Amino acid sequence: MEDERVNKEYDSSSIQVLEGLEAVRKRPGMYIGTTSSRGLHHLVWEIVDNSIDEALAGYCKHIEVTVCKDNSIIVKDDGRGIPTDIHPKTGKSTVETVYTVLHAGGKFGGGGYKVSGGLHGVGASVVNALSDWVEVKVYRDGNIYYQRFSHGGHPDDELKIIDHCDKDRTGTTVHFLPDDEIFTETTVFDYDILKTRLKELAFLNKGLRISLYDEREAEKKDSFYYEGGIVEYVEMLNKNKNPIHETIVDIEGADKDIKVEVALQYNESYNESVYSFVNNITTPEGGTHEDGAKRALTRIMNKYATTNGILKEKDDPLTGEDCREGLTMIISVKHPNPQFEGQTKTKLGNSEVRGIVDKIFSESFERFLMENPDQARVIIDKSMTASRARVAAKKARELTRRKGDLDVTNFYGKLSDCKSKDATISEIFLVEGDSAGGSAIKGRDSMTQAILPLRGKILNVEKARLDRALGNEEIRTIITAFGTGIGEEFDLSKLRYHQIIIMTDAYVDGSHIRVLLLTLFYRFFRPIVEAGHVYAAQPPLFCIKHGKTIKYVLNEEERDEYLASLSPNTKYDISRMKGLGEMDAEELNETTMDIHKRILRQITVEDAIAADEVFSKLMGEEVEPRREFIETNAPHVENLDI
Ligand code: 1YM
Repeated sequence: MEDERVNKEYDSSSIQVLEGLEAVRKRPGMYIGTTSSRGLHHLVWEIVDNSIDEALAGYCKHIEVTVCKDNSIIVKDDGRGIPTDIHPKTGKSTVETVYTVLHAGGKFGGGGYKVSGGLHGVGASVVNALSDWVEVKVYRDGNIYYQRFSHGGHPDDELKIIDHCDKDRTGTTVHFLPDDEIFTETTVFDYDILKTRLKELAFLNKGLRISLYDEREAEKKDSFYYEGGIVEYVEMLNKNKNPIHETIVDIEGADKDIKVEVALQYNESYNESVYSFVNNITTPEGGTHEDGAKRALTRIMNKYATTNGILKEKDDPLTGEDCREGLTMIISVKHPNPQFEGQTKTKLGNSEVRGIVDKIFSESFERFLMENPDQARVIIDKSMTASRARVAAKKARELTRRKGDLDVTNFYGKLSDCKSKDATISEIFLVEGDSAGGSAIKGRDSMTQAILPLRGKILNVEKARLDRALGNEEIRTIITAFGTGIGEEFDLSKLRYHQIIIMTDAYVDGSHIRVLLLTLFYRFFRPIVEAGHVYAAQPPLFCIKHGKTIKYVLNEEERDEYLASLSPNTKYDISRMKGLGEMDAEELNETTMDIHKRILRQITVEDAIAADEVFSKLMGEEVEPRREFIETNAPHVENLDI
């Protein structure tokens, strides 16, 4: 009687488990966001997160990730090993439970800083559901346990001891092959995506070694280990930016279960590079942890400057922006129960965190300033200068406005505006040079397409503050055309064109001006880039004619592909395209402007930190890193997505 009841429960829970995994396979997007390349890589992060949690609990020192020849993935750690005992709720081993019951991961563990998966912190069972097969090995109590799952999470057998090992050896190894019936777009892992995130995880978890191997290519491997954690992160970010003081400020503290780490250092640039994380997840929308640190920074800077007679009573206090000019800062918080808010659920909402970070930050930062008066002086002076420049920029803005320069009605000579006033359907082409500008004006659809020819050279804003940028005529014209204002006045809702299209040649000169424009947008109009309004036109490189057909192609690869697709006896004519400036209106319309024929590439800020690095290298003062970057990336620079 008793046995029968247990069996019944066992059977019904098994059915529920399979139904759960089946639900994941039916709607994978619900669990991992997408089944594109991003979703594919998400599987790795789910498994790695379990190892990271084990590291946060203090038991794991080394994580290894291997991409195998068949694009299967092995994740291995030296933690305690997933428990192998029978789980009281499921009647099966904990290993099987973790790999087959939805959301079992953190819940069964209890406590800790789980949720590292962020938006889709869904656990190992989802990886199992979306894999062709999964093999789990656990080293624990001198035994090697093994279980295999296949066809979307079905156990081949129960967890079994397959061998013995040294009693001291513990850990978990998971090997899986993503299911190509689910990941129809691609099942190929991108080494650089894995490398970037694993490096970031190593920075965020000091003392943890993370290694990456690629068996698809000989000798491809990396290993990351940062004794100093985010202090070394700041050091790397500032490498090409000329730090203005020696010591990287290292702040660490905890209040109950909430751990706070901040590292910061000022550099010569005028840009703010503040990046925050919660449980190793980036929080680009900020939140209470970032607010707390910024608030404390501004308060302590003003306090120190006033106490030491640098800021006089008659002076305006330093604003937050003044205090963050040239600042590189990483804020990393570990929280047992984070609440994420905002449009993309990447903003920390827990209100208690603001005060906790503020307190820990202000105590340490004030001590740093007092103990290092020389460095303190350099930092305060930088903010004082920023404050004066801000006032000057405001005056410059007012002046230009008074002169009418920033008034749209006054510069129609330059801008050929479109007739439509509906921003959602309006486009502006930023065109290099007058002759291409002339053709573009003739070739456009004047209802929705505005043309702004850029004549002079655009200032490199990586090396300039807002007040100097406003002195540049081309930049002023762009600001006026966009309608958003700039700096403190910036207002995205006033943007007059939802598609901003940079139209430059495919050749080297064109890419230079494109990078200058992208730098301008990235530094001064970042919300426009983030909202996906910026595009690069892609003028074709070749024109292929056969019979009455004219085909434009972007590059050699496409040319060869197209030619190969023609039947063998097609007689054809191929020509290299002229530069934009030499095309007539019809050609320009046909190749680059007609919304039905043209190819646009959306500029995205995929990874703010990586973009920041690229921009500093490309546009900064230092020549050597720039040359190095261009030399190693020359073939890709054309495809630079900031
Ligand atoms: C390569 C993947 O999963 N490592 C891992 C997972 C766990 C533990 C250790 C662990 C956690 C706990 C206690 C605990 C997990 N355990 C569970 C659960 N690497 C990998 N290493 N003992 C071991 O959290 O208390 C889920 S994950 F639920 F069984 F505790």
